[in-house]
Amino acid sequence: MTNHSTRMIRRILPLLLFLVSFPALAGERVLLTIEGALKDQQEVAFTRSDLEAIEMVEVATGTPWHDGVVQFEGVPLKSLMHHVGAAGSELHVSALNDYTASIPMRDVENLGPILALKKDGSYMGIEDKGPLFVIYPYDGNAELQSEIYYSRSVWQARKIIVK
Ligand SMILES: Nc1nc2c(c(=O)[nH]1)N[C@H]1C(S)=C(S)[C@@H](COP(=O)(O)O)O[C@H]1N2
Ligand SMILES: [Mo]
Repeated sequence: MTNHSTRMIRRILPLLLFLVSFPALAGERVLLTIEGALKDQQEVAFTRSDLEAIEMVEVATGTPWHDGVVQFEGVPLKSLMHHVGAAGSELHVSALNDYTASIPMRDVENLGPILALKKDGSYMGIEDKGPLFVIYPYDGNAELQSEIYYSRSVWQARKIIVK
């Protein structure tokens, strides 16, 4: 091996070791925390892969924020709430920009909202209203095409408090 490539490896190896030992820097940062009325636990933190391991579904729908029909992929809020043993009647969902909305557990059980991670096959970045966007299947139910449900469609969602 040349001196040059030995030097390259010496330089890169510590960086690689650093990245594998800090999953947060390798894309496994916490995207969501859930707290409040939960069975057996105080607070649960989720990375992208934690969320994807629960259940992923697709919802194709138009929204007030996009042109045409969009293909969203994400975790049904219902599965997420079962996963954490949510025992309450309301979710206080807050966003990175401190917007907060209250979502009745009734919606979660009956209306099929998801916590979307992907839009048309790509993970949503913050500039794209991601990384987590509460999406209802608006196109499937005219009642959902209203200010009430749009206001519950929290983008850049970061925390859920079960009340
Ligand atoms: N993160 C975040 N989500 C949000 C909001 C917000 O300000 N921040 N506004 C809500 C409200 S009240 C409505 S009616 C719609 C408004 O979307 P628009 O401002 O793009 O019309 O998004 C909802 N989701
Ligand atoms: Mo609104």
